[in-house]
Amino acid sequence: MSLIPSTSTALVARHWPGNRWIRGERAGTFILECMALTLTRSRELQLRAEQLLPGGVDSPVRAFRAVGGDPPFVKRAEGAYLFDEDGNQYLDLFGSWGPMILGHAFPPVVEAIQQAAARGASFGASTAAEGDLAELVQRCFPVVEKLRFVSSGTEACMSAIRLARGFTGRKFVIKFEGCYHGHSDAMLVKAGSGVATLGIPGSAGVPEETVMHTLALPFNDLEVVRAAFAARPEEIACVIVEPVVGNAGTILPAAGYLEGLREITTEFGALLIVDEVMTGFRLSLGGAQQLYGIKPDLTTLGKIVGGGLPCGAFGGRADVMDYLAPLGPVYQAGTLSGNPLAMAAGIAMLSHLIAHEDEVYSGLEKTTRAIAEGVAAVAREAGVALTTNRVGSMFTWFFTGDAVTDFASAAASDTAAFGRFHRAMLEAGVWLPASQFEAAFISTAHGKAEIAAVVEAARGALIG
Ligand code: KE4
Repeated sequence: MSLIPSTSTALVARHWPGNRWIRGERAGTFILECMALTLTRSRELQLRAEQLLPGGVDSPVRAFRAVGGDPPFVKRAEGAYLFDEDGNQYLDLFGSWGPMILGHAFPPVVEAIQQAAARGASFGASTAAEGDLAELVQRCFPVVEKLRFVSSGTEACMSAIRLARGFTGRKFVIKFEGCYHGHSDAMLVKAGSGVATLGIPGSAGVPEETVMHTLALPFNDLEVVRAAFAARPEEIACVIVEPVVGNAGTILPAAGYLEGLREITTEFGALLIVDEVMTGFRLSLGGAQQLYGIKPDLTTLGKIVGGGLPCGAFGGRADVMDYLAPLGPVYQAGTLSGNPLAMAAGIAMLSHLIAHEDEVYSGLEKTTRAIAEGVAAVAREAGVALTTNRVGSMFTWFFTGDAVTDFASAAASDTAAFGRFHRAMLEAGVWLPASQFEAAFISTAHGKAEIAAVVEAARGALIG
């Protein structure tokens, strides 16, 4: 390996003991394996990050392991675009996994955060802003009689499940294969194959005991849900569901499915928790429950509710929520819950969505439909089997000619083809979510030029 430094070369030291990353220095008695490279700044930052953060990331999907290639490091973002550390521009089709429905650096949100920051970042005391944002959430989700803010969607779902167990005095929880409700232990279970399968840990570090009361059932199948309740009529505390699945790629509920979950949970005295962390304020102002006319007992929120800052929320029936400390016996807390900056960002974002509801959601539908239909037409021209699952501005392309209605059919699609498509689109300046099992999102900052750019990039990727 030649060590010929040049002005454009970065000498990169690797294999330094204690995971320290030393740039360009002799490594004492240790073998210093230097690569004389013309590194992009992103690559340089990734090499450093890999010495400091597991996989170089703070969340696994960002490492691009599912799609291959090296992730660009983002320096800034504006509107529909991301800009990396090497000055490359990308059309953003994942919007920070959902929050950026109004595009990046939306001026009213930026201004609200700046003004809140000047008043202090965190007090650990009650503020008017928590009530202001809570009232806006209630305007969008009328079934949310009371709610509590937390700092992530994981916390919202974890807290809602604990609350459901405390309120009902029951232990079992039903979730669905392909649905993700954050990384709390009880939710990290392998998919069960039918009623009998008790939770099997889906992650190292999760003891069997923690998931033995979690039933993971196939999505879009009401019979297995009814059978689970028949087997344990008075033991199931709640059913938690992504009303439109985003974490297996986008998968729509079958006709009557959500209504069926509502009916069964009511019949057996269990709570229905609708996880709208991704769909809330996204599919409509009132999320999926407004679109499908469902009234859950509890709703979880995240992403958009905090305007892109760390924020989640869970809420619903007041009689259930009042089981929470300090009123009731179910404990839940958080240093940064209701953080003033997150509240300010959420208020600015929801206020805009509420004030411009028709324009926002009709525009998102029109733009996203044009992108989906444009790419589908290119796929047909290329003779590539492509299934597009979409609800409003949330969608996923699956490389299969078959319908994708549950996790099994999503996993049966050609995920390697998705990886190749992702890389080709990134090369062309269009950044898709870095996994087949994620949803893509469009913002109000995407317009005619972005529609044309995505379709053109797809033409290059699929036809050449
Ligand atoms: P967070 O803890 O990541 O804020 O929220 C967890 C969560 C809960 N419920 C649903 C429906 C969700 O989609 C999520 C988080 N979504 C993923 C993307 N699909 C977060 C991205 C990541 O993990 O990096």
